[in-house]
Amino acid sequence: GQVINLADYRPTDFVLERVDLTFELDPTETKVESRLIFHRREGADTSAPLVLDGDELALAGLLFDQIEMAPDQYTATPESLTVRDLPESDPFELTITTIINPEANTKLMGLYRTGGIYSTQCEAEGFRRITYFPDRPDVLAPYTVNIIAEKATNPLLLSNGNFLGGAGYGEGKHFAAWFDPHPKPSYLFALVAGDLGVIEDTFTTMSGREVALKIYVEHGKEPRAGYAMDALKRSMKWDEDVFGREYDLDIFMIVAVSDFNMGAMENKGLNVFNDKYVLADPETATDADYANIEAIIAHEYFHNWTGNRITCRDWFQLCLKEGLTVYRDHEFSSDQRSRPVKRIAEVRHLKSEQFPEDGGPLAHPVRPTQYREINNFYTTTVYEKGSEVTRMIATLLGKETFKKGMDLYFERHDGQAVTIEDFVKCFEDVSGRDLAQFSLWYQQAGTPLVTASGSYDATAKTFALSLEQMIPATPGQTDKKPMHIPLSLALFAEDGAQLQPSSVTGAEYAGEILHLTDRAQTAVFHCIASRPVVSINRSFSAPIKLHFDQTAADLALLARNETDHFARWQALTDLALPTLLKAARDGHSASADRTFVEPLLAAAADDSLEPAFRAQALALPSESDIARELGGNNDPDAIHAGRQAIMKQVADAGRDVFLKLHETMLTAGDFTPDAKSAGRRALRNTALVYLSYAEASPSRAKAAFDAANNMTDLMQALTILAHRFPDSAEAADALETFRDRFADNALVIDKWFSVQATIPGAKTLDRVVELMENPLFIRTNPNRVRSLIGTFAFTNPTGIGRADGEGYRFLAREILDIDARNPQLAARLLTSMRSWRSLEPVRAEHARKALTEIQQSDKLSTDVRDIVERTLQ
Ligand code: HT7
Ligand code: ZN
Repeated sequence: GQVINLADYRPTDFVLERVDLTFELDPTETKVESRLIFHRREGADTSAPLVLDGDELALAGLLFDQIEMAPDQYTATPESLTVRDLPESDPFELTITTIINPEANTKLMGLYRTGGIYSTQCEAEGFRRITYFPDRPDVLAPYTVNIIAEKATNPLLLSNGNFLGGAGYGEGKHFAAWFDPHPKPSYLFALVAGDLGVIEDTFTTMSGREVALKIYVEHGKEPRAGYAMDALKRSMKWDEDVFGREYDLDIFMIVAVSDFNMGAMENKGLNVFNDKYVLADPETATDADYANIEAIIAHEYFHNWTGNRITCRDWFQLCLKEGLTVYRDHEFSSDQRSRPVKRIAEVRHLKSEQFPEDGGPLAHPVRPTQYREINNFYTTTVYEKGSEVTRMIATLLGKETFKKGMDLYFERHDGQAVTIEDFVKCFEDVSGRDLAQFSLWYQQAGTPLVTASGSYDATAKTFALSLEQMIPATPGQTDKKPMHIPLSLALFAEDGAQLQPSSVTGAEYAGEILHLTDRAQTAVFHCIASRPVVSINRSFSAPIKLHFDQTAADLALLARNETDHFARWQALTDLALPTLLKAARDGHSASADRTFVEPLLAAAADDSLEPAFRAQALALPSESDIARELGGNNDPDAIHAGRQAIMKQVADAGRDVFLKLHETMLTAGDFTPDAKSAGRRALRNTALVYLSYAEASPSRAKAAFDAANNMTDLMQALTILAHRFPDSAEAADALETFRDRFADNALVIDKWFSVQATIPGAKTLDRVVELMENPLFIRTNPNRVRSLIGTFAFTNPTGIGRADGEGYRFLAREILDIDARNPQLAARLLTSMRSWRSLEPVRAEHARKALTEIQQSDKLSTDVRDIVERTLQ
């Protein structure tokens, strides 16, 4: 693969005015006729050829202004169509015919057919697998789409925009025509055809227009689409209320498909979803599933403005739409649920996924400047760190000015393909603030490390806080400049009351935000009556690592008194970490420090705190969190043993608290997926986990499994049985019962595979290998592959990282096998090895050999080659 550089960006020589597509659908020979109207860009070189992108295409016909072109006027290869010596006429029309095979398309990019359904995935570069096209996001045009297909098997023919009409079309066939008036890039094109069920609703927009809402699912699954519809309507209303954004077509459609490479896709007016993020009912979906559905439905809907109406100039700007849209979906979920609990979940996710990426060989800036394979840049850095950068703009400017900046962005750039500079400029213009230094957040990779130390002067009544920032070197970037880091900060007195300084010198401090802009800075807080306890980076105002030596007593004070509940959770975590890190060295003989157990149990028992918050506090840092904090020479078995020992001691010390929570945290009446009930279930189930440590017997979990009336409780009980008592008859029975009860529900069977893939210990590899032979394991289904192999690779450190290296060898074999069918899926699985250098030397060597084995294969996709080479670098 060739390296693409941001610095090489040039606009096209030809401007695309409109697109007319006709599809004659056939499972193996679909004919695509594309009529494109172009004119030459003013000032462009008139002798420039027209070069269109392709991918595995064959040209079946080419007309210029309706006349067949002579073979010497163009060159067609699978990857491109170059038209030379273009006749003078301007504008001109090109008619391109290609024949493609949707059933053979196992990459699931472009047009593919699985389970009898035709669907498309065009982002980022899938459209070029359908027809030759200027397949880049800055080429926008209105599209007309005609679809012709056999009627019996394809009663449904969908594309973007508004429905124009349809009719019979010869023997056994019919056609439908769609027109999307909003100019769009090709990556937002979609087509769906087949036989699906539907649920329908309507939404009346803020200006009083009625929009038809339709969610298409496999027949029989309609009752499981209701929650997604509810989430959609809430998203539409929220975007009007909070961002003033109204929907802009007569119809909004969602189609749920079971074979999909990612979560969902925001195609204009026709979102295509992995059915995992649409289908839910109490018997089959967990509370986490409901929360994910709500978030992803919202995310794709919000893209209608941040992504579709205003899109990216080039793929380097991916965070322009993704970071911003993640920020918007986070805000939506915070408003719909509990803001601090949502923030805790976001930060946990950021630290467990993005921090390792930023600290490893795959680190890249939020806006990269180079890529070989764009599919590999749909990363947690672009999405989640991109969202954090947007959040920091809101923090720096304040809510109202941020809103003005967003309004200006929508007004100034509607209908355009723009850059991060365009976005940031809107906030500079409304605030008068220079955001040049702040923009380093888009340019510099690596998680900044902020080191803090404080000293109180009782005579002068001043508190001096010294802060230093260091941004670690990352691939291709060694010298980093200091960044503008907004730290939400508050001071507390010994009695827990907040202290207000009369003034602050040495750093800008306004609205409780301290602006760290230099490499080293000392802020002095004046008129501080007593030694303060400092809370830094409240609400995780900046995505940094903080080194601040606070005493256990100070942390316990924050855990009790901070008004920001995120900061309370952070204090509890900071109290637990030293014990867990020490435990990772001591293994089975590890012992829990009272200074962390007491505040933790106090929070667990505190009925004035939300149950969901208490559940988050009790969920101790995971084994991968501990490995990340240790930073190197990691032995997954020792980390596991140490954490287990600490869990047992917390469980023993808190047995009464956990018993009480397990008895009292019941939810009355029928199951409802709301956040409050989910929080009660989370706390009750967390108590059950601890009780399984205190009691060392599967009977309580077995009883919970038998009594469960919803998937959250059932899965938790099953997980305890399988993970804590893997060799028990109770675990084996429960797994069998579960499988038999849900054998016809793919999404639940995914859970059955995952729960087994995450059983700790070296023996799990044999189980995974055996499960791959199970008739329920379907290699071609990405969800199934992720549920077994992905879950094993990403979330079972003692399994994948067993000391003899068999785990990594297994993964290498499977990645090569998957790569031959679906490179994107294979490349993503391979990113699970990104932290291999922090393993202890023996395991690191096994991992390196496995990576080298992949690298040496002569049949690698560009996707896997790119990841393996960067990982080994
Ligand atoms: N914008 C969507 C990205 C996406 C995608 C990218 C590459 C290959 C397959 C894909 N499916 C969806 C998803 C989103 O962020 O909303
Ligand atoms: Zn997105």
